Amino acid sequence: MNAAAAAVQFEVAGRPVSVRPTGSGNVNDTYLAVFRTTFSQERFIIQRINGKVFANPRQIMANLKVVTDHVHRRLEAEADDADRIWQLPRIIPTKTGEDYILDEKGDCWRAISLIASARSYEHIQSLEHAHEAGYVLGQFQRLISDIDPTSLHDTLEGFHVTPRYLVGLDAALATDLGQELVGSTADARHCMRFISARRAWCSVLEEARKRGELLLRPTHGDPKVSNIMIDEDTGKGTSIIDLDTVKPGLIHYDFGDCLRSACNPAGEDEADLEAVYFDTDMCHVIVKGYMRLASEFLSAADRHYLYDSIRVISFELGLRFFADYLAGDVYFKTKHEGHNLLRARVQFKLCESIETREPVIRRILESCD
Ligand code: GN1
Ligand code: MG
Repeated sequence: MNAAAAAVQFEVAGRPVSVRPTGSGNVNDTYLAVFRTTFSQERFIIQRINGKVFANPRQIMANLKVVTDHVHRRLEAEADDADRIWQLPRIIPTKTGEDYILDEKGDCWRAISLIASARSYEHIQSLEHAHEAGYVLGQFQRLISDIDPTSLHDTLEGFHVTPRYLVGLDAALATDLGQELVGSTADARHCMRFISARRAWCSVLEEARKRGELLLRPTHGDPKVSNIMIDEDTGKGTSIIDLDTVKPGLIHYDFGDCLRSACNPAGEDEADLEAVYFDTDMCHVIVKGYMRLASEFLSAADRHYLYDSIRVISFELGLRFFADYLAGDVYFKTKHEGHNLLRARVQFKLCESIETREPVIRRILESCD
């Protein structure tokens, strides 16, 4: 089934005008559908879920429903006192009342509403944008903080459990392809050395969780800057999208992910590694925006691990890209040969830059407390 054929199966008025690829996702296929009647137009999102990554679409859709219902309820209740209109996508049902369809190949298609008059950016545009990125994440974490984490499925077991990715790396290294790739370039050898030096340290958040210092909570899972929606009329944050990875986890990975994506002005695909660094001015503003809402639900132990979370998540993402490179690019979509290796180098460079700036970042975190 293609996206146009999938689109007409959902409960949307009118006839299709266009169904075109949109977004920059590394995993799912996303399309913007435009439908028109004689007097109105509706634009919405159609997605084919990547079945190799998300093996259980029923659970993903169940999580999405729990979170969107809960947040919509809270937003309605708080609307009169809010400083702006907050939005969150809703599931558009099929014409037969289901949350998704399975096509003849077993692929899962679903439709979700578009966030009105808003857009996201691949890179931070200004300090105001940076503030809004932090504020949106704080708001989302606050809104889902009272969902019982056990009411959410663990849809991606091991997702954001950093040491689990070392197991994946070792499995890739044990294959002929992995061996060939790891020995064949200086970049790959650099990645190996970078990882080896941080193997013992990288379970820092997981160990804190095992000791009971950090608790499992509902998390977004992928709050990178391109998932933060900014209102086109006001320039204010209005929503966070890409809710497939919502599941129980450590909110630290969310905090770290927002910062590692927003404070790297070069982005994830920069070929010139000299251009990759962690911008602490940007970090300061994001943390300020985040703390406006997060300070009410962060414990002292949570605060203690905020610095580590920024360092860990850039390391983790680099490790994931590198392991996928060695496995033959089976997980992330790639645009050219060596794309995953380049992405790994970028994240490791960013991680190094975070390490160099540790005292400054810690001061920022303390001052915004
Ligand atoms: C993937 O598909 P996308 O772009 O929303 C990945 C995230 C990574 C991100 C890096 C399910 O997200 O974990 O941080 O790429 N999502 C999954 O850009 O693995
Ligand atoms: Mg995502």
